[in-house]
Amino acid sequence: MFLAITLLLAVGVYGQGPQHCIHSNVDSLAADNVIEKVVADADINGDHELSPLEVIIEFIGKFDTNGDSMITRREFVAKWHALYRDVPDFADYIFQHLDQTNDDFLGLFDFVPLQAIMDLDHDGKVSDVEFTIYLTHLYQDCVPFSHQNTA
Ligand SMILES: [Ca+2]
Ligand SMILES: [Ca+2]
Ligand SMILES: [Ca+2]
Repeated sequence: MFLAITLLLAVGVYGQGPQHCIHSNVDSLAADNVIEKVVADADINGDHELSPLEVIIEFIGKFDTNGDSMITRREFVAKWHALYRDVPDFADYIFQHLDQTNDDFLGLFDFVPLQAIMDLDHDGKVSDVEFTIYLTHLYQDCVPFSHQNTA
C-alpha cells in the first residue's frame, strides 16, 4: 500500500517531464530517422561538418518566419513540427534545450554555448557525428533542462 502511494507520488512529480520529452511523431518516424533528416538539413554542403554559418543559415533561415533574425518558441515549434513531424510538445522540449540563454528566443547567443556542448573532441568544430550524438541524447534520454542563466 505504502509502496503504491510512493509510486503514484513519483509519477506525479515526474509526470511533466516524460510527457514532454518522450519522442512522439505524427508520421510515426523513429527518433533515428528524424535525427538523420535534421543533421542532413543542417550540413548544407555535405562535408560532414556543421560550420557556424551553416547552422545560422539553417536555423535562422528556416525557422525565422517573420524575418527579425530571432526564432521564437512559437516559430520553432510550428516549423519543427511541419518539417520533422514531431509532436509540438516534443518540439518544445527540443527548443528548451537549444535555448541556452533561456529567454524564449533562439539567436546567435544560443549557438555559442551549444557549439561548446556539442563539440565532444574539442577541435572547435561540430561534426555531423557530434550533432547526431547530441540529438540522440536528447531524443532518447529525456535530458532534464539545466540552464545556467535564468533570465
Ligand atoms: Ca557542412
Ligand atoms: Ca535564447
Ligand atoms: Ca568537434
